[in-house]
Amino acid sequence: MKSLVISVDLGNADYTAHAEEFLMLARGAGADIVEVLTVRRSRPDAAGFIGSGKVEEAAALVKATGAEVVLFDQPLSPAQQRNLERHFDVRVVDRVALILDIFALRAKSHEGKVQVELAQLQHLSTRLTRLWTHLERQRGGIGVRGPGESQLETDRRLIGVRVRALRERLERLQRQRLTQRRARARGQTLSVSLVGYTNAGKSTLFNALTRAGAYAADQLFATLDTTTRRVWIEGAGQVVISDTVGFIRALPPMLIAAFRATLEETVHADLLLHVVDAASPQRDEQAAEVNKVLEDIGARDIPQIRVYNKIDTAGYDPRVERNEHGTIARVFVSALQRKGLDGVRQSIAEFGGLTGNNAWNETVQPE
Ligand SMILES: Nc1nc2c(ncn2[C@@H]2O[C@H](COP(=O)(O)OP(=O)(O)OP(=O)(O)O)[C@@H](O)[C@H]2O)c(=O)[nH]1
Ligand SMILES: [Mg+2]
Repeated sequence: MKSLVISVDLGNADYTAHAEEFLMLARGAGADIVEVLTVRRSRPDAAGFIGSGKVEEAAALVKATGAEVVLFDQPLSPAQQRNLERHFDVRVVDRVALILDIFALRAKSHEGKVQVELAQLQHLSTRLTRLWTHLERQRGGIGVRGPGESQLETDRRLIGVRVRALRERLERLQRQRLTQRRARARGQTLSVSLVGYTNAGKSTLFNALTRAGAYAADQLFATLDTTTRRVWIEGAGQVVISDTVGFIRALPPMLIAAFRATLEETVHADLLLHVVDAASPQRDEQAAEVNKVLEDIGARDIPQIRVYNKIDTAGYDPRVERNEHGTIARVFVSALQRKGLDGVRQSIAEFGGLTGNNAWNETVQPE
């Protein structure tokens, strides 16, 4: 789909990385980017985020390039989005909607699809305009429409009905997960969850550790569903390892809310392996973003071991680093080349040993 990208430079130091990441997201959603308009602003304009001169410029670009959609690299308020759409006469997809769109593309499991649809509907319900006509096509059913209601009100009401149905379905799925987790807890199995920024290499590491076939790919949000495998680790015994959805800066809160069921696995893990792309210049900032999301979902106090992945490109040797208590705090690996995996196993095994005598809470603190 022919897309015009509007990128707003708010003067932050990491603007370039932010802009590049957005282009990756756009391509991930299947956008054919015909032009990128960069706008420098010190702060957002209340009416249209960018000033009226730039709005005119963008509108002219939409015409000239034949763009069918405008992708905006910031979150827009419903009013800002409406204003821009009125000027452009094509749909405007903000950063939040774009991430939701990619999630919709990638969702495979029933649960994943339900979660994404829920988040999408919640995002959409506040910003329905005549350009979002697909809802009209989905509208059906005699008796749903109240007397004198406008089209948009009807759509909003239908969304409310659907949101409630999806929530109920999710609750059922959540109860099933809870039962499974309780069974595992009874078996005293150590549970380890892989967390990290999107594209850090979680699924690749998961596959390397479990010899499973989780989908790993050079795309943002390749994984949406939680996959769990049992492995035997010398010194730790039976361990349950989970691979899950990656995080990104400014992850839309509604998405976190919708994905709470998937993230439950992480919230209840005994140990988190925080996978970092050691080759990324943004790795520290990305790790901080991941910790922010962990905080949001209530998983910030779970013991964490940092796994620096992709050392083959970053130019490090495989090794483990210990903290001042002598506990392994950092492991350097190449999941792709399967180097340093013994360090990961060792860190899990040592943690398992510590858990046995309850000493871990003093010695393994999240960074
Ligand atoms: N060079 C190098 N590339 C790696 C390594 N580990 C993973 N990759 C590549 O990084 C890309 C992302 O890997 P994934 O395992 O899908 O990453 P992920 O963290 O699961 O990503 P999401 O599911 O999107 O959050 C893929 O192209 C992998 O081949 C590594 O150790 N070295
Ligand atoms: Mg993955």
